[in-house]
Amino acid sequence: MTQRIPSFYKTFEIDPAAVVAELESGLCSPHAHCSPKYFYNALGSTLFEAITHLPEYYPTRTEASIFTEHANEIHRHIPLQAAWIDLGAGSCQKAVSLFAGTTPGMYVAVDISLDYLTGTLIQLQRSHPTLEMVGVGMDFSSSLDFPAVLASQFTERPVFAFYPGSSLGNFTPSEAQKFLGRVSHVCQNAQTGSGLLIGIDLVKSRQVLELAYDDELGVTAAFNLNVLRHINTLLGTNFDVRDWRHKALFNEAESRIEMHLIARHALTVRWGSRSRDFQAGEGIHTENSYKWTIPDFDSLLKSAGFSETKYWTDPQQQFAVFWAS
Ligand code: AVI
Repeated sequence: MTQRIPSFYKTFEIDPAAVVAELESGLCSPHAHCSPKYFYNALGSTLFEAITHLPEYYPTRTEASIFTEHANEIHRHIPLQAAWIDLGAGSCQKAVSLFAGTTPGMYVAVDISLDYLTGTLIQLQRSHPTLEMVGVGMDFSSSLDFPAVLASQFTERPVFAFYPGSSLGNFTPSEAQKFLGRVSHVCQNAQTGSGLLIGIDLVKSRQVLELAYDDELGVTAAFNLNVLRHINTLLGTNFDVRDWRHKALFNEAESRIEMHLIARHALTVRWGSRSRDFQAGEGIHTENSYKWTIPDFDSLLKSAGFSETKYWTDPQQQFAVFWAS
C-alpha cells in the first residue's frame, strides 16, 4: 500500500497594512466595530473550542446529534468518489466522522489558517493512507477560486461541499447569498450528484439564544474580550480588558445575536499618534450570528442557485442540517 503525502496550496497572503487600515477604520467609525475574524488568534481558537463544550452553547452538540440520528439518510446523499470540499475544516474532525460509510474520492480541507491545517492533514493521512488529501489556505468569505490543478479535478468528479457548524451565520444575509452562489457554481460545474451539506442555527427563544452567547462561566465573555488583546498585537493599541465588559443580545428585527464590548467608564484608546475616545457605556460591535427559519434558509439556498433541498432537524427544532443540490 502506498502512503500518500498531502499537498498544500495557499491562495492569498495577509497584507499587514490592509489589516491595520481595516482595524483603524472600524475603531474610528461612529459605531465602533471589528470583524469577528479577529477572534481567532491561538487563544481565541482555544476559547471557541471550549465554548463548544458549554451546556449553554447548544449548536455543536445538536448538530452532532442530527448527524448521528440521520446518518444513513445523510450518507445516501453524499456522491460516491466525490471531491470533498471541507469549508473551514479546522481540525477536520466533523468531516472525518462522516468518512465511515462513504467513499470519498479526494479530501480537500479549506481553512484561512494553512499552518493549522498542515499538521492536522499530515496526521490524518496516516489513518487514511490511500485517500488523496489536499490542504488549501483560503479566505473563502471573499472568493472560491481554487488553484487550476484542483479546479480541474472538481469538474471531473462530483463535488461534496461541507460547511457545518452554522458558521454561515457570521455572514450577513447578502454575504451568505453570495457565498452560497459561489458554492452552487462549483457544484454546477462538477459531475451529477454534487451538492452542499450545511449546518444552520435556527431562530428560537431570546432566553436560550442569549444564554448560549453569555454563559455562566464567562467563557464567551473571555472569547469576546480576547479580541482586544489581539487588536493590541496587530495595531499596537493600549486596550485594557478590565475596562470592558461583554454583552450579547438577540436583535429580533435582524434575526441575529449581536456581541458587543462595552466601556465600563469613559476612556481613551491610543495607538501610534492616533486615539479614539469612548464614553461610559459606549460599545464596540464584535460579532453578528444570524439565526434562520427553515423556510427563509430554503429560499436563500434557492436564490443562490440550488434547485433541490432537503433538511434534517432535532426534535426541538433548534438546529438544521440542509442538503442542497
Ligand atoms: C463560529 N460561529 C459559528 C460561532 C457562532 O455561534 O456564531 C462563534 C461564536 N461566537 C460566540 N460564541 C460562538
